[in-house]
Amino acid sequence: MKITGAKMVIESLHEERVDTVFGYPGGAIMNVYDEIYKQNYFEHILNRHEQASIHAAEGYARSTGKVGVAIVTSGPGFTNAVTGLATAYMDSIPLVVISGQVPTAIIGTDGFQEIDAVGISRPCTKHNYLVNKIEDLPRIIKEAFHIARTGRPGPVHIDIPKDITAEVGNFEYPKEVNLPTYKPTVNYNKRQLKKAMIAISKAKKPLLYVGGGAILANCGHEIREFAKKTNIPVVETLMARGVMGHDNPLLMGMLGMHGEFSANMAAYETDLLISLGARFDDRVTGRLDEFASKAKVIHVDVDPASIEKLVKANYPIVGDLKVTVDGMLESLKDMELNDYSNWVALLKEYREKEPLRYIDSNTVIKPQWPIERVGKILGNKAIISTDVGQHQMWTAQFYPFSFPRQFITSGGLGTMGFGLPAAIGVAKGNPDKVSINFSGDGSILMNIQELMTCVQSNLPVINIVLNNNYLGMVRQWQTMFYENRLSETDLSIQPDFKMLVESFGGLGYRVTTKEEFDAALKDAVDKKRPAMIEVIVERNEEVLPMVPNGHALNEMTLIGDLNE
Ligand SMILES: Cc1ncc(C[n+]2csc(CCOP(=O)(O)OP(=O)(O)O)c2C)c(N)n1
Repeated sequence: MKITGAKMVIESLHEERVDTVFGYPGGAIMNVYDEIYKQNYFEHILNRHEQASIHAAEGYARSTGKVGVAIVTSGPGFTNAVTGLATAYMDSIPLVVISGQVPTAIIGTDGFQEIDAVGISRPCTKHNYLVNKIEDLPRIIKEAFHIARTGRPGPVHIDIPKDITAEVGNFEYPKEVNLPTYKPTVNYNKRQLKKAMIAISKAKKPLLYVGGGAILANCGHEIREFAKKTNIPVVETLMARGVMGHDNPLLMGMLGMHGEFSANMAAYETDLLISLGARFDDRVTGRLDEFASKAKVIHVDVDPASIEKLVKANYPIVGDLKVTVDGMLESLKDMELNDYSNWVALLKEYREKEPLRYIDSNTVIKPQWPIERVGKILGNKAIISTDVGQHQMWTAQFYPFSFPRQFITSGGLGTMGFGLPAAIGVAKGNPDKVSINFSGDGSILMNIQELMTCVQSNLPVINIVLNNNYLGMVRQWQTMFYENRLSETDLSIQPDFKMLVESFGGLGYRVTTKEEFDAALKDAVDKKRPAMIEVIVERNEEVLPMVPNGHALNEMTLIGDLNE
């Protein structure tokens, strides 16, 4: 079949069964957009900023497990997309991002809207391509999807010059990829797994340390099974929220800088840390030389480069996490394990003694309250996105997550402006759930224009903005570590959020009491329209517990240390 490069893009996306594309047009990508106009294979969502197109594709990918797709133009269209690519890269999210490029004859001449897109995307993508010949286009798209979704997933970028999308060539979509230098390990080494299992059988205080890889590998079920069969307690990272389910008796909470006392003490006291798809991020480990310092380490990861990057592994295992945990389950059949019930009881005691909590107020809404409240009212009917800041940490702490892919947040890069566009991707990919975005008054203004996308595409995203009139998380650090010098974090000068939302055609609410909040939430959920509920909350609340930067996980500042 002879078709243009632009048509090849559309046909290839169809071959990959893409049903939704996010994007924003412009000169260099117009041939592709002309074909988008003519096709009815997939729906195109027009965002209002390229950064938001990438985050929306991420929200779609993170919540559905499929590859997210976004299309942008050259020059400023592409540079706007870079923060999104970096966000997806840091959290290993599978995306294919296509950008237009100036015609091949102009590349290198500082042409209008020319930028070295592959040069820029190299450090923040898993792989990237500049298409030089039309014959390569179908193969490159096939490879891009394969690379994005296999091994350690990640974003792949394809830059296509305008003359190539105009040119006509022969189209045949390859059936298979042939990448001799890219062969991710799926199957673990059996002897290594056996050794690790023997270590587990001998340990006295083993601990499953579960990271975002568990969600990417879709092995929540297997991990819950393994924990249950062995009676080994579990701690989750921010990126793994939802894997165990909030009411699982073996879950000791989230660990890290704002982790629970019981989770951080578990990491401090364990004698065998079993790391499953986690990457020992500094926000999780605190002072690295003190992290799990009494423990031997079993380190399972699909990415060999992740192993021993930060922590010595006594039992390194490279393999797909689902396949590996299946193998661990299998080998339990002919093993005798220690009885870990004293260890579990000790951690439960910690959990009861020092639970996650906040001191509620009768006069002002505490920021944790609306999060708990939405959890009570919507629970697992909602998929929760967040922006970045205190509200993000409170959401991770207080929302009762009950399944993987229920919590959509920018963990590795910590990108403010992520929440609303990500919630668009969630709404698009999960029409049977309520898409809620918890945001702050700082973060929401970073991509507020996406309310227009919600209205135009009829996506009932509900934004709950916890308005503390501060860049709260930075204010917290200034209060605790900079003697309260609040340098450029006061956001008392604000738009009228209700009017702003209404001007976009959405539903706006401003609430100052719990009763008003309940009424607004009910109204927004019932009306199924894009909405923002601005909640005026206590200004000076701190996120606790907190492990100060550079301290060990057992050196937490607890709620009682500051407030009682
Ligand atoms: C794009 C970007 N710029 C700056 C930061 C640094 N930063 C982290 S949290 C934060 C404050 C967030 O304030 P807000 O959205 O109001 O949320 P709150 O902490 O008050 O809940 C800032 C500025 C960031 N993470 N991302």
